Amino acid sequence: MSENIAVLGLGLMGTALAETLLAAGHRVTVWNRSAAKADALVAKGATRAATAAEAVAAAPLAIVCVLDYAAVHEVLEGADLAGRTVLNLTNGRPAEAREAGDRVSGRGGDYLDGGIMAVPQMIGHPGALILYSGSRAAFDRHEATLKPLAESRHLGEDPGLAPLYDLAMLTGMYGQIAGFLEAAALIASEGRPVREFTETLLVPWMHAMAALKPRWAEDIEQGHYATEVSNLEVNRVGMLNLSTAFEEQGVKLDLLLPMKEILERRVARGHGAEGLSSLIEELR
Ligand code: FVH
Repeated sequence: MSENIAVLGLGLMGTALAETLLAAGHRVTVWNRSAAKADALVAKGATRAATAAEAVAAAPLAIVCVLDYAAVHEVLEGADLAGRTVLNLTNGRPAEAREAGDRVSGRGGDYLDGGIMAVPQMIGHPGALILYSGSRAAFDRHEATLKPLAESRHLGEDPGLAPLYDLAMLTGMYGQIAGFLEAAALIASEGRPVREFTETLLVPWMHAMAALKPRWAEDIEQGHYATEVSNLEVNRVGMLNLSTAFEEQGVKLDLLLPMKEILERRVARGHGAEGLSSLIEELR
């Protein structure tokens, strides 16, 4: 069914969202601070709003996707939010989402926060995921409308949950990128082909290691760190070999050195027989 939706913020992501909603047959009203960014969307059938307040007034659902939460507050400043759902897909922190949720509900609106786990080119295609949190009633009302954008997962009524999970997902991603870059630097230090190493060896290895994580997550939930595989003492020695080898190869281990230090600290505190998942105790 065709719905009215407002999209505020037409950067790379906002444009991809608006385009996908238009292509799905929805009536889309668009607004951007620099008006020219709306031109291509208007040519494809979107309606241009002269102000952000006018865009919000045009539809029961207003999607905001701008640089940061300060910009979100600026954009929504003069709008009448009573009876509207604001879906904020701007990247931010849990505390910012909770504050935004309070502000929107204080003005009579429903608030949904969202974390986009995709680049703009992925929106509307398999593999794109949007994490939602905030008003469950609003999510249920708009879920079908939002479906063309990405797979969706509502995490709970607390608006802070989507950014929390979004940042946790990004944390996992950055950790993986750090490991990849260090490994590639080591291989390259001998002039060996990085691409072939990555495709045939590293990626399958990383998949195999990723498969262990649910088991580690269970250990963390239970605070149970016994291991049948290599314990922290074995890993301490392994990390020492690794850092010495990096030095000998003339490569910096800077992205992983904090992990080596934490490992050594945990062993020094008498936890050498535990598994790697126990390092979380040094982080919290
Ligand atoms: N692009 C991506 O891959 C990531 C994927 C995951 C989610 N992010 C988040 O999405 C938000 C927007 O990102 P974007 O890629 O669309 O960013 P830009 O293309 O740089 O567009 C920024 C828009 O924000 C508007 N804007 C900035 N400041 C203000 C302000 N004070 N008042 C009103 N609008 C503002 C800007 O307007 P203009 O400069 O064109 O006038 C753009 O519309 C972001 O949170 C990512 O982390 C994207």
